[in-house]
Amino acid sequence: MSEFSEWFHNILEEAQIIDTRYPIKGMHVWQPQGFKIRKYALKLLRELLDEDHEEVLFPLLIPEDELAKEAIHVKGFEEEVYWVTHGGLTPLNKKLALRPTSETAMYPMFNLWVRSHTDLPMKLYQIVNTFRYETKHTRPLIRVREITTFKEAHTIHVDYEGAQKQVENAIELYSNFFDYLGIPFVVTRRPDWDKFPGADYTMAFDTLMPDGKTLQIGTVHNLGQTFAHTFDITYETAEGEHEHVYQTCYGLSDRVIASIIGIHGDSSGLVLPPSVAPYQVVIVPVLFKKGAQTVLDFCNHLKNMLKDNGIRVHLDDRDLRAGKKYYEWEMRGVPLRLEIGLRDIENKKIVLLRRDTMDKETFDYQEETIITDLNKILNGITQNLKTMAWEKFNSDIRPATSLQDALDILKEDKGIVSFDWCGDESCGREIEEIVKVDILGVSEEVHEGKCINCGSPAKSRALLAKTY
Ligand code: PR8
Repeated sequence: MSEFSEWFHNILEEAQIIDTRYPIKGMHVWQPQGFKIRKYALKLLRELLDEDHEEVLFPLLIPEDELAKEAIHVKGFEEEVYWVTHGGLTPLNKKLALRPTSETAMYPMFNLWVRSHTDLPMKLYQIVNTFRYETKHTRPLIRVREITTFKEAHTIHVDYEGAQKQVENAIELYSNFFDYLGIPFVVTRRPDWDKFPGADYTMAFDTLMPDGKTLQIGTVHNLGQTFAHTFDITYETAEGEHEHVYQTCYGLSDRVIASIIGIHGDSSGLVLPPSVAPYQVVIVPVLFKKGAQTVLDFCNHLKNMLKDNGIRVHLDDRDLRAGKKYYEWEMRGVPLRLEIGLRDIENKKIVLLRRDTMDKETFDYQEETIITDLNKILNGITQNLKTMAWEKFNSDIRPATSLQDALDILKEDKGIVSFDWCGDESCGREIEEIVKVDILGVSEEVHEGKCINCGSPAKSRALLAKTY
C-alpha cells in the first residue's frame, strides 16, 4: 500500500467518514461525519444545478431490453452490470439491471415527454446510487461498486449547437463547483478510445492525488443523436416537422469527497474547506477552577451568536484534556478553533487557530464585529486552500519534449506530463504502450510543433499521467 493509500484509509476510519468493513466488496457505509461533508457538498452542487436544471428521481431498476437497446452503450457496460433475476422465489421473465448510469432508464421516458420544440431545452438531474461491478482494484470513495452519490444531469436540445453550448455550460458549472471546494483540475477531451460508451465525445475533469496519480473527478459527454435515434426521441419543429433531438449528459461521483480529503489533508488529518466542514468553528473553553462558569457562559453566548448568524459551530465542553480535544478537531479538519480562557475574556481576546496554516494568533474580540471577522477568516481559509492546491497542481504538470523525457518525469516526479501530439489513434496507443501510462486527453490546439512520437505535425497539446 502506498504511503498516501495508507494515510487515506486511516483518515477515513479515524475521522469517521466511512466504514469500509461492510461485507460486500466496493460497498461502504457513510458515517455521520462523512455524511455531513457529503450533504454540504451536495447542497453546493444543487444550488448550482437548480439555477437552470430540474431535479427528478428515476427507479433503480432498468429492464433488460431497454438497457440492451443502445448497442455501443451496453457493450461499454456489459461487464459491469448487476442483475436482478428473481422476485422472491419466482424467476423474473425479464431480467432487471441495477442502473450503472441512467441513460437507458431515462431516455424511454424522454421519448414520451418531449413533444414540441417549445419543450426544449430540457435540463434534468438526479442524485442517486448507481452500481458498477468494477473489476479493477476497488478503493473507498475512489473506485466503488456502489456509487452512493452519483450526480447525473441529462439535457435535450433542438440542435447540435445547443448540445455543444451545454457541454461548455456544464464545464463552467463543474469548474465553479470544484473552485468552491478548492480542488484544482484540468479539463481535457478524452481520446476517442476512452470516451463514454455512446457519446460523440467526452470532456473530462482530472485532478492529482498526493501520490502523483490523476483522478477523473467528472465527465461531460456530448451524446449527439445516438440515443435520440435509439430511443426515438423526437420533437415537432415550428414548421410541423418531426426531428430527432440532440443530447448531453454529465456526472460526478463520490470521488468529489475523495479529492477534498486527499488534496487538502495533511499529516495531522483532514483539512476541510469551510463550505463542507460539518463544524466550521469549534470553541474549546480553557477551564480552571477559578472562573469556570464565567468562561462557559461566555463560550455559550458566543456559540449561540455564531449559530444565529449561520456559522456551524460546536462548543466542546467535555471533561477532557485540552490537548486531546485539539488533536481530535485538527484530525477532523475543523477550519477554525477558538480557545477561550478567563484571562482572555478579561482582556477581550481570544486565541484562534487556523487549520489550513496551523497558525495560532491572539485576536481582539469585539462583540459587534466578531461575526464579520470570523467570516472573513473563513473566507481567507477557503481562498488559501484553493491557492495552495493550485500551486501544487500547476507545479506537477511538466512539459516533455521526447518520450524518454516523459518516461524520466513520470519515474522521478510523477504527476502530469504535457506534450505535443499528432492526434492519431495508433500513434497515441503506441505512446501509451511505451510510457505505460494513459493519455488523459487533449487540452488545447497547437499550430506548430511536432508529435513527440511520430514526428508529424502536432495538432494539440496532450496530457499523460498515471491514473486511478
Ligand atoms: C456517466 N452518464 O455515467 P461516467 N467509483 C467512483 N466514481 C466513479 C466510478 C466508480 N466505480 N465510475 C465512474 N465514476 C454519464 C454522465 C450520466 C452522467 C465517476 O459518465 O461513466 C467518475 O468521476 O464518466 C466519472 O467521471 C463520473 O463518475 C461519471 O461517470
